[in-house]
Amino acid sequence: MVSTRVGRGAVLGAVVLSVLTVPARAATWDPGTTARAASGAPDIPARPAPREPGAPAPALPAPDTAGLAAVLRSVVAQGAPGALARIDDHGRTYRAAQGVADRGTQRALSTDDRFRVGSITKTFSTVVLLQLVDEHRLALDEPVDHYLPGLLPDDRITVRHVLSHRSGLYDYTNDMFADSVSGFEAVRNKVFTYRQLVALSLKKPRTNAPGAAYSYSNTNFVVAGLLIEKLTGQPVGTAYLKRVIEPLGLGDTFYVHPDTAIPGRYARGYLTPDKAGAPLVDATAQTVSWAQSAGAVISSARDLDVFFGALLGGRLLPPARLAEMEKFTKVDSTTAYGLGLRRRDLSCGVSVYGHTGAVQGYYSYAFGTKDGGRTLTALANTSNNAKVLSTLAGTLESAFCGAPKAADGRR
Ligand code: HEL
Repeated sequence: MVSTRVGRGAVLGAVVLSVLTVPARAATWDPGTTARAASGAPDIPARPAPREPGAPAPALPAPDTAGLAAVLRSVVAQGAPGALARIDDHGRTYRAAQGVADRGTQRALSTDDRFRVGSITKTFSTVVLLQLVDEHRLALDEPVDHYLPGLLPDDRITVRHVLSHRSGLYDYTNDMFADSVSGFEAVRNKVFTYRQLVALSLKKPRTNAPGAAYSYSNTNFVVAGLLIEKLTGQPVGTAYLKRVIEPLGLGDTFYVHPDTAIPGRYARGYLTPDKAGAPLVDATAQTVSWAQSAGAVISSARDLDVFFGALLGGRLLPPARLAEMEKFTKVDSTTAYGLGLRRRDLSCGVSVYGHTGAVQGYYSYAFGTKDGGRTLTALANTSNNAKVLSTLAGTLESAFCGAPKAADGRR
């Protein structure tokens, strides 16, 4: 796979911030054509359909590049070896990186580095399933039991319940990673079948009746992987490749399970142990078999920005299918979950749509505006560090709310 890159080169120990005022790359998606994948995947609409005809897109303030750089410095001060952010805004690109990609060699983190995206994978899985809905091969309100007889103990659990985390299926990773380092080391090189992961979940009672409550669970997206494989007759990696990666030209995006290596140039990931002061654990090499279709995709900031720009801009799914993804259940005062898609309501009143990821060694955020015209991806190459996770969320404020107007930092 080939990707076009510009303006590489972060300098160790300093924030590197570049603003490209020309389109940042050769177009990898040609809006004048439709893409039909070799697998028989659907035609993808050539142009984004207007979401609300006649409604002007709300004007966004310019990204706060100084604020973005400050957030990344704080993330590193709080224990991440490195942090990066990339904003793609209607052909303009803003990039910033701080710290190192590799603690051994001290190589500076670059905004071109690949990384593990964790649960951002859930959005890839959902796109594939909604394309299958569009092909009339899957119905969201049909019980999972219809497609995978006997897999789940309750035939009231529908595909929609699974994709919106309302199935009640217990999250087996709660037990797997009760102790972060020993839990991780126990599965680092393991290869699970999807059915083994579902069986781990079913050892525990369901958290709620089907549809009754939101309860985030990786088990749901393991079921999603089984559905993809059953309906397409292909491994999930092939479905991602033929339906998303190739049509969008995502040259940095891979699904290599059960291989343990990240192809090409990448940021190493460092797991923060539960014991305060214990040294970071290099978690880069792992099968991610405990997650698979719930969290094993590898990508880059550029590719995630393209992916969410295309999804939100209507170039991966027809409007009616995207609208299904955007039917949100409230999670808390500032977040909501649709189908494989999060919404975050920012302090300035702007809502952004995307997903977050937490996999050993990597925290990531990838979000875009409603129309996909501006997208942000941010990464810290550590995990299990709550301060880093919440500070990194500040990149969303800088990217979409602009510089604070008030002296007290309010926007
Ligand atoms: S958790 C989340 C995030 N999601 C979920 C999924 C993902 N990641 C996981 O389930 C990994 C859990 C273990 C991660 C590990 C660490 O921080 O490296 N933590 C521990 O071992 C804690 N004992 C909901 C945060 C999401 O944002 O969707 O990704």
